[in-house]
Amino acid sequence: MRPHHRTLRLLGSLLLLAMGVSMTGAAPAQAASPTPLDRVIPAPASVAPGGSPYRITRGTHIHVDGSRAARRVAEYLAAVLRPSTGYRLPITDRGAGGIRLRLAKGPFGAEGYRLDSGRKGVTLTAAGPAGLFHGVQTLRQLLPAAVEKDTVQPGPWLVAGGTITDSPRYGWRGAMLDVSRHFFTVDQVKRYIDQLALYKINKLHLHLSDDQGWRIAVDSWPRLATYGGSTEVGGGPGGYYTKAQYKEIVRYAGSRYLEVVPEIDMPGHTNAALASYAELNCDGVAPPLYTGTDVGFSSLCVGKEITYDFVDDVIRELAALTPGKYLHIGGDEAHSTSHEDYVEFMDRVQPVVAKYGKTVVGWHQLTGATPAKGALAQYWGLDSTSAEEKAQVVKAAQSGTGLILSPADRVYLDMKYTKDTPLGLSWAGYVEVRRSYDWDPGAYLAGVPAGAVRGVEAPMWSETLEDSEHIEYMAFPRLPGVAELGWSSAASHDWERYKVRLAAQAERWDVLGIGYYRSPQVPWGSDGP
Ligand code: TNX
Repeated sequence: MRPHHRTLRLLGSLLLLAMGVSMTGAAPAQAASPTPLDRVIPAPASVAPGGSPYRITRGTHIHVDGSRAARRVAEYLAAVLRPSTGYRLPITDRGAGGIRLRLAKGPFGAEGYRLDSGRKGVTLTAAGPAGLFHGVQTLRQLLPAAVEKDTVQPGPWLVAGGTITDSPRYGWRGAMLDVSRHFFTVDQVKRYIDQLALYKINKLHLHLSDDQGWRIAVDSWPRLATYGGSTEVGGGPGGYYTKAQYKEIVRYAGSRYLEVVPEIDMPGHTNAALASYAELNCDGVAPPLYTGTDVGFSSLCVGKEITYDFVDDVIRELAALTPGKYLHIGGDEAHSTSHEDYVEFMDRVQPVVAKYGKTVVGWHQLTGATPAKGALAQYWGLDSTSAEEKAQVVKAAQSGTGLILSPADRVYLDMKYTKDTPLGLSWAGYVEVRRSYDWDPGAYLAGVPAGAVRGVEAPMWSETLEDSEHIEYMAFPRLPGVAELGWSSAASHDWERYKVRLAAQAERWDVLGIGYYRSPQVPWGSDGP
């Protein structure tokens, strides 16, 4: 920390102390000095602090220009601000000053924005609504954590003066939720979506099928959901999304500028499907439903034509539910499929995805077959993954396959933090907060051309996770770090500074009811060294 900051901080603490003394008996006073513009996660591309702060008051209006999408972002912002400030904050398309959301041409890209804050107001400018939405998340983090409360709080509601200009490093900043090993309700998924949005994550990958459960209604093969979805790890009741429920997830995600990427894992991880339809099995015999946690024991029957009727029907119906560009076909751990069969299967299935207008995503084992043109491979290896396997992925990337990086020993959110973490698995080792943050996606796999890395994604496998509390304990505090790796420049990467920004988020998580792991690596409850 530079010395004048230290002095300022000291003065701030004295001020707070004085306030505390003078207000004995009253509710604890909020900090009167606004959050510095750079205390945001993910770190913004450029920050120029200066000038007077803006204060949101009873008289503040939210101004938007004509676009309906921009107005919806304004409504989202108002819904955050109104309960805690107690102000009306009317949304209007006239006037100046106050909070303003503006669409304008500029060097923002599809998701970037500029935030200008001064005495008269705070203005977010972006080329499109996604940029405004991400700017709103920045604005949220600049306001006191109490802004997240659903009852009226005292304020003051100050936004520090200055300018932030911001846009992401990568277009793919994902989080995956495994709704197969344990099923999560629409409301539980929405809750996670809201948490992802706060950190500018823009892809929600849903792992919709696995050995333990099929979670999406398919009209042409109804038993997939009604029977294949009827249990989960441990033998609980499981569940599945009706098409209407699934559309509601997609809509809600879209309202938070997240694109849903649905995954049907094939040809392995298919016991739930094989159990639902005997004819999908090579021997014509349906196996029982499975509620354990083994992997690699199931395979679709690559030599049977009905397999491809099945795949066509499933992909057609799923593509019809998917406004996004991508469809994930899994392809991992097909230990019960021969290599020849695997290659043949992928050669037949990838064109089906294209036929229904979608782009293939697969786990990186897909690079052992022939990835379709434009396909993305999701790398989930570890430091200890064999040089041969890494070389195969690197070679595919050199030939045009895009990569999404999900190294298991960095960003698998289901890995235990330490040996004492009550939830999670440890096959990829223990992943403490620093380890999950402290790597560079751009330099992770040697030999990969820079443009091949499309971004990062944090998978959350749910063998041991049963509810939102479990999800949140594993996601927080690692998820914001992955979000920062996806959004912020390599140059801004610095654990010592990051951990201070991370610690400052905890107050907001408390207000939002997010229970997190209090890692000893993070200076919670202080401003750090
Ligand atoms: C590996 S990652 C798997 C999943 C498990 C996960 C548990 C991947 C593509 N396959 O089937 O759920 O490990 O961490």
